[in-house]
Amino acid sequence: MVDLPRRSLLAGIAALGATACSKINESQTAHGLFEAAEDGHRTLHRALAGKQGLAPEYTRAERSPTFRGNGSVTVADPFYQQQLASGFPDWRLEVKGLVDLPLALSLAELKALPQRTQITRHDCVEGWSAIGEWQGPQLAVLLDAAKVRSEAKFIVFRCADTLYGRDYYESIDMVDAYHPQTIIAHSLNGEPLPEKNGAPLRMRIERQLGYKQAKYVKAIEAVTSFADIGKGGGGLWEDVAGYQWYAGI
Ligand SMILES: Nc1nc2c(c(=O)[nH]1)N[C@H]1C(S)=C(S)[C@@H](COP(=O)(O)O)O[C@H]1N2
Ligand SMILES: [Mo]
Repeated sequence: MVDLPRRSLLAGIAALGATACSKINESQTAHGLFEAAEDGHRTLHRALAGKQGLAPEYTRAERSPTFRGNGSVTVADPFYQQQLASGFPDWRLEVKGLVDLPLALSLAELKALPQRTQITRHDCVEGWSAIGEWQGPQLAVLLDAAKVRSEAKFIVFRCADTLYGRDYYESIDMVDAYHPQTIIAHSLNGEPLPEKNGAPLRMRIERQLGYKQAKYVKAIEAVTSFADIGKGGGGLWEDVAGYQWYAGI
């Protein structure tokens, strides 16, 4: 971890976020801005993101009355439990791996970034769905702030829980990583995430199935390959149950 000038870094993130906000992102003007960006690989990632459609979004009235918890619904780690009890004051989300500027962000810092709110349907392969309202910064903003390197091909999410005695993890490609609806959510239906739904931070990757929506995220890692992580399947369920790595819907 390099020693970072935190204030100027956050100002930088906020500035990046302002241009990455979803509405601007979809406009022609913003497309022009991104084309003009000096950073070549970021422009490429933006171009990829711009080619993608959005997952359907719903109204508040359509939200499910309860959003069930599935898979891990609690985290055994004592530090996690101590943080949960006190509102996660010392929790840090790391952005690391193939980045020029590794980050370690507090919840307050993540909440100070431009936020995206989206009401979407979660589909679990076990045969249930739920509609929830999620809020958080776009992953693209963090990847830009950390200056993800052009050789990065995948983003890995490291989680605080274990399932079947293994650390839960997931991974996505750069197209999904830069998709406007890919956010790091800290709230569900206007409230901080409950433990069962992934407190304090969980991914929403809205064009993918339920098991890609990593909960309890503690680190975001840019890699060229996930062959050496876990059993090499790119995620816990891919490793233990042979689920497809690409879970597009
Ligand atoms: N860290 C972690 N993330 C996870 C899981 C898990 O067990 N641990 N389960 C996955 C599965 S299979 C689903 S369907 C969703 C469930 O999210 P929910 O508990 O908010 O309903 O989280 C996904 N993300
Ligand atoms: Mo699931």
